[in-house]
Amino acid sequence: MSLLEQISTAVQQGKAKDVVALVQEALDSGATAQQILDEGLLKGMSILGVKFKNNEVFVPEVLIAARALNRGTELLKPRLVEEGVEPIGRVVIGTVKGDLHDIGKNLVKMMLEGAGFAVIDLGVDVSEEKFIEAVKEHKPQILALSALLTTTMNNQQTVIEALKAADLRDKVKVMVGGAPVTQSFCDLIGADAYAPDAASAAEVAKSFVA
Ligand code: B1M
Repeated sequence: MSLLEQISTAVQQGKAKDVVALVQEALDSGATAQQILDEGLLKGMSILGVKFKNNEVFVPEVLIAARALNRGTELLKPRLVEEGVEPIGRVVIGTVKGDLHDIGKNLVKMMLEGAGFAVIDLGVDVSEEKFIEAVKEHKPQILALSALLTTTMNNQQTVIEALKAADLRDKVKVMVGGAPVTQSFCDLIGADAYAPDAASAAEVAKSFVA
């Protein structure tokens, strides 16, 4: 197995120490940070993302793998800056106002980072004003809204209305998700995309910047 394949496997297995050692070995052997990122770390997360979608692995495995991936990218960061590697896009993400659930949102964030996006995470219970401020400040291609309660999912629409009022609606793609959210709800509130799970969210986001 090549070094890059070993990195991919170590990410999938969530073996952070192995990931760090293998990334260092790959750097020492002359691989570029971009190669290590794309063909090692991100490939591992992408394979795991498909397994998560197919219910072959579950939340804990993804969290552990994401931690291992982050340890690897920390090591790569200075080299990536030197090589001038840019993220494939920017996403602002948050759980809408009144809602404190963040496990799913964090998984979506990890999958997006794993797919190569820079993600600005506003946390939970985020008001429409905060989302608008963040869109103005960070100019993301995608705004990702999570909601876990039937009582808060309507706040995804509130954010969309606030974007319209601020003349920003055509500046950003809005992606919605969370357990009570459906494709028909997405269509009803005028969002650009619905993703049922974290892996699909990363796929949808990639299609927006392709
Ligand atoms: Co809450 N809770 N909770 N809770 N909680 C639910 C959601 C509930 C279904 C439980 C139940 O009654 N069976 C219910 C909602 C009922 C409803 O609205 N119909 C509920 C309730 C009622 C409440 C409280 C009101 C309870 C109370 O206080 N009376 C309260 C509300 C607090 C608030 O938010 N204001 C509350 C509180 C909490 C805790 C704080 C204790 C805790 C949250 C901890 C945390 O997140 N840090 C909690 C938890 C853990 C749950 C359950 C058990 C698990 C949620 C979870 O994390 N699932 C949940 C019951 C359940 O789902 N079995 C429940 C795992 C996670 C990976 O899945 O978040 O769906 P999920 O994310 C998925 C997809 O939905 C998707 O990708 C993820 C991964 O594939 N996804 C996106 C999510 N966001 C996305 C965004 C995207 C795309 C995809 O694009 C932008």
